[in-house]
Amino acid sequence: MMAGNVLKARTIAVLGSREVGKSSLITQFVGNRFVESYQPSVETTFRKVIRYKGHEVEAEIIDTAGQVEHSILSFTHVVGIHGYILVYSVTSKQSFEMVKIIRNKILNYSGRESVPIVLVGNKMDLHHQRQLTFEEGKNLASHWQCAWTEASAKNNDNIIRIFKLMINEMEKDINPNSKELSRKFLNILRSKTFSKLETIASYILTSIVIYCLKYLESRIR
Ligand SMILES: Nc1nc2c(ncn2[C@@H]2O[C@H](COP(=O)(O)OP(=O)(O)OP(=O)(O)O)[C@@H](O)[C@H]2O)c(=O)[nH]1
Ligand SMILES: [Mg+2]
Repeated sequence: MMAGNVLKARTIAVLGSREVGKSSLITQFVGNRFVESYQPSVETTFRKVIRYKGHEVEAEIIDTAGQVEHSILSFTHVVGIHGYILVYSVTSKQSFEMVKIIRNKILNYSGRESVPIVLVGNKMDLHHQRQLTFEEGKNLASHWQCAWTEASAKNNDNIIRIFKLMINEMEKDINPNSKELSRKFLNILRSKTFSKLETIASYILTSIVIYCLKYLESRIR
């Protein structure tokens, strides 16, 4: 390791419907290979050191067994996880609906407004079987304010990009820069909790202003 580099440990969970290519994109990233045949996964953890912006990140990547309607998530998929790669297949509208359900579950379990997410539209090589456009993925990610890319585990397209985006999202979450801080502050402003606080704060502020005006008025007289 070069002097000045810091080895950080980060745990990433890869979630999404069955057969969207979660294992394939991890296998391509960690082992540089692609397997055509489908073998449903049992949960497995992979490790890989990722170099990013002068740092070395030791990534622990959890390949989950695909989520189905009744078995969506367990609490272990939220505790101790720094970031989420939510995978859908561009050939399956159903898998796109599933990432929305999974994200809601994560937010509910974690009690947070947002978590570091990279949304991935896999199987972009299957042009003729597309059920989802490029824009649909992009729009969902901008709605969620998360990172997004389409990818192909088969052709090794954008696979490294997924993990670099993930590290970036996790770093933003842990060390937010001023742009991120102001975005988070705006999110708090928009949240329901704040609207009550806001009412109380504006009431207090208005009272102070009225009091000051009355005081000045009395002094002028
Ligand atoms: N054409 C194409 N096929 C892919 C791609 N990624 C995965 N596949 C194929 O899709 C099938 C499912 O891939 P997996 O990686 O096993 O999917 P998974 O999401 O891990 O599935 P579960 O473990 O059951 O949740 C396999 O037959 C893969 O070869 C891709 O980018 N393009
Ligand atoms: Mg799998």
